[in-house]
Amino acid sequence: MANALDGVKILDMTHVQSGPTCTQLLAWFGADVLKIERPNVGDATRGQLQDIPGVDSLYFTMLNHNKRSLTLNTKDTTGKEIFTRLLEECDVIVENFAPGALDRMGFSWERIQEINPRIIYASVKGFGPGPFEHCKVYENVAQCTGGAASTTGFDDGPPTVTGAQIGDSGTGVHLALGIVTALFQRETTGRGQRVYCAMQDSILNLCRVKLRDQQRLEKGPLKEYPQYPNGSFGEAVPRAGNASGGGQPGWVVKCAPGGPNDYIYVIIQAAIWAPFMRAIGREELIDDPEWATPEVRLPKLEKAFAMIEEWTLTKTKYEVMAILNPLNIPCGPILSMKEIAADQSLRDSGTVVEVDHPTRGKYLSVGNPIKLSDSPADVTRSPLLGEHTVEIMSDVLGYSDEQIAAARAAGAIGNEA
Ligand code: CAO
Repeated sequence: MANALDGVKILDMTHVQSGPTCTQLLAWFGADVLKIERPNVGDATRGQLQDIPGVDSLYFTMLNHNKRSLTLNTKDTTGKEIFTRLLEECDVIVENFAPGALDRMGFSWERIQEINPRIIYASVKGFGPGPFEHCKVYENVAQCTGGAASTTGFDDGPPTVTGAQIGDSGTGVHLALGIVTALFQRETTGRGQRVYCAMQDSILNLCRVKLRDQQRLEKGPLKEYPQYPNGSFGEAVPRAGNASGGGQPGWVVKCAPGGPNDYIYVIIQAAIWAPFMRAIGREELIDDPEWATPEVRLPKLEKAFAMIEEWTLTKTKYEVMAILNPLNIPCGPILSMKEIAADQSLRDSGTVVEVDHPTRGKYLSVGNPIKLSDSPADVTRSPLLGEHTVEIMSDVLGYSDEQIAAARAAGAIGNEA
């Protein structure tokens, strides 16, 4: 079966996480992703957090599936010529260097357009235009500046970053959408365009409801927040702990046997009050005027969840799930990474995949979470540094063996292979 992006060539100048997440998605959809790396050095993540000495780290392997690697010194004169040829051949160039790095190599957007007017030039940066536009940015900086940290955590604790890589991977996903949208528009205009995603902007897009709440707060207290009605609000949206954030109150409650992840998230949706109370043996509260409606429960939510917890503490999170789920009570167990790694349904759907790698052996990765019925996303291992240098120079650029040898002798391409 063909893939959706078959025939699309991506000049992948990305490194670390945000950019590689984007190009990995495009590769899963069938694009031919040519990852350009510095000779003998490569993407810094190859060597970061290594669990096996001398072997590409899981950080690298899990973000660079289905790509080809070419080592090229884009600051060398011959290297620049090769890079120019790559720009001529590719549909998209993606990069997430520190601001201005590509310009410093001599490849401004104007120059890139001159070389190939059809090319799409996509970038991730920490910030858009403004006081911070020249800053280097990593994940947690973005979470702090995009509104995630100030709204995450508990009211009496410090701002907290989330374990989800919403700054890096989140921005990469946004960028991928920008790229395919630009490819779609190119079908009618024939022109490429600049695609730019700032990590701060992408985080803010994911924190949209918190900006909603900031404006609601100016009109009165946020009634679904745990601060209402027994606590107090300041001038900015507060941290809401584990509150559900929507109109239906939710919280995390403890389960047996009491391990660090023996918890379940439960939501007291208005419609399920009666079956929920029946399930936990508190039928008397179903019609009790002190408890029967969402309005009267609101000031007593802490008590309500404590009551539910008394019951959940007698069962495992899976047993609670098995009882509440058939009653249509929205709930979900807190799953540890260990449990997720062993989850058979995630394996069956291809969301968790086992990949074989020539130097590391078998490892687990996350496959494509976006399932297309006509574009299978088979996960193939990440490339070794420079594994495809000769192949790309010859197949994509048409260089002869002599020209490749000369480029290597000039130090423009690496000799890793
Ligand atoms: N040949 C020659 N030079 C190369 C090259 C190649 N193939 N590939 C990269 N380089 C050079 C770059 O041109 C740059 O050189 P200059 O500083 O002389 O312009 C240099 O390598 C390093 O690039 P960098 O500044 O981007 O790398 P860094 O490790 O110092 O910074 C990061 C990393 C992530 C902070 C920075 O790239 C950044 O802010 N990126 C944008 C935001 C982003 O994506 N952040 C998230 C990363 S995922 O956690």
